Amino acid sequence: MQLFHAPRSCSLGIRVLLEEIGVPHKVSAIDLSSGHQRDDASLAVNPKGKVPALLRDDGTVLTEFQAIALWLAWRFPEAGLLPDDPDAAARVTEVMEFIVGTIHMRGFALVIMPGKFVSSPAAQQELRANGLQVATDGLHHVSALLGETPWLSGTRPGVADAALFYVTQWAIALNVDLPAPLNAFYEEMLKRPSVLRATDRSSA
Ligand SMILES: N[C@@H](CCC(=O)N[C@@H](CS)C(=O)NCC(=O)O)C(=O)O
Repeated sequence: MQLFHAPRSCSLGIRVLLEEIGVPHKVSAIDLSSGHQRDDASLAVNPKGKVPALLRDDGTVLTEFQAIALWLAWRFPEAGLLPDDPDAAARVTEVMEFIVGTIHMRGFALVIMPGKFVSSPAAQQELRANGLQVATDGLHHVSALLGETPWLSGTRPGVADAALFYVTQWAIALNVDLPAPLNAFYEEMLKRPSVLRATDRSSA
């Protein structure tokens, strides 16, 4: 498999899941800041001009964070990325959707790229503030769901944890004050060999 990935973007979550599974894969770096995602070669892979995109062994490409994460969980059930029980799996999917659909797309996307939505500097400032509030409130909501283990999905990080990891990374970069359970989650994630490899900090 081949992951089209931009460091520090949402595709980091998919890279973490591939490393948690331990399946062989290639990573193709896409430089979003230079618009590489809109090159002809990138658009041939994902016409939406976004990461993540996963080229699978059958030659087909899957896009959209949740679709890729769920496909990986179902394709590699032994990795335990999603609970077997339908009710528990629905709850984990509910949190993942909230993280990607609300904290990322309705929160941080406005903070990081307000110019994609409005042009005037004043409107951009207002949008950025609103996005930051949505992201911060959302992170507090998810933090309250972290229980006895640091993970959202049981005894090891799963699909929702991978999503929570990438948005928490953005929150830290933007100096958002994080609740203690979320800080603990992030610290535990940073210790995972999968995360060390996915962030190119592994010596292995
Ligand atoms: N809904 C998509 C969102 C993907 C997305 O927004 N990716 C960002 C990086 S985090 C991207 O590729 N941005 C480049 C651009 O918009 O030009 C998903 O869930 O995968």
